Amino acid sequence: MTRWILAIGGLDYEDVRLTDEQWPKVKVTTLFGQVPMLNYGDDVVIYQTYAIQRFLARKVQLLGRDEVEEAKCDMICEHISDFWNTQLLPIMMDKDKNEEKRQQWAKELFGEKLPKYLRPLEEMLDSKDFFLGKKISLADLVVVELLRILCDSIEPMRSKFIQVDSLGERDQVLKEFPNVLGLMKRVENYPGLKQWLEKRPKNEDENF
Ligand SMILES: N[C@@H](CCC(=O)N[C@@H](CS)C(=O)NCC(=O)O)C(=O)O
Repeated sequence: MTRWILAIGGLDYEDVRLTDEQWPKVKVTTLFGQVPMLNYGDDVVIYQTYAIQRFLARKVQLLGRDEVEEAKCDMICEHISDFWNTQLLPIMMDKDKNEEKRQQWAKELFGEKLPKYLRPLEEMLDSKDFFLGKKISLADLVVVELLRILCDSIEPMRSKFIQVDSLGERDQVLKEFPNVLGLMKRVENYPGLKQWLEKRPKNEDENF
């Protein structure tokens, strides 16, 4: 998603993707033993996804025009972060490939949990183009990123729902939230991002 911000802002950068072989050597040089990391200029290094995203979003005016807009943007980002932490990470961390369990996850996720999280967003959007009105922000990006991961047929979550025929349910979820679906289309076609989504490297993290 950080690359989405860079694409919209038209910022030049070097896109470094580590191989499994390279990672152990780099890991020991990082502050928390984790990536992502952003090297900015000669002496600034930032870790933690959300810190990196906010840093870059501010640079390219994706955090709103004032403190109120910034707080609203944060509010939505935190809402999506709650969804990731409480609903998705437990599924992603689960090593068990039990078929029945996966069917149950998909059923609950698309039938109850996702709609519960999307409902307030649908209301907030109302007839606006983006959460903050006419101007796109980080809030729009985090919501659309989540939806692409969950509701596209090529999403990284696919491995967890493999052989689970839930695409119909995913489409159905989006149909119930037309404002959110409209947002998704506007964001995916946004100048800079549209071109990035078309040309980004195709790997298991295709949506990023
Ligand atoms: N809270 C951190 C989590 C970072 C994280 O979990 N990074 C993973 C990759 S997505 C990692 O570096 N894993 C390799 C390892 O821990 O050795 C963030 O959002 O940046």
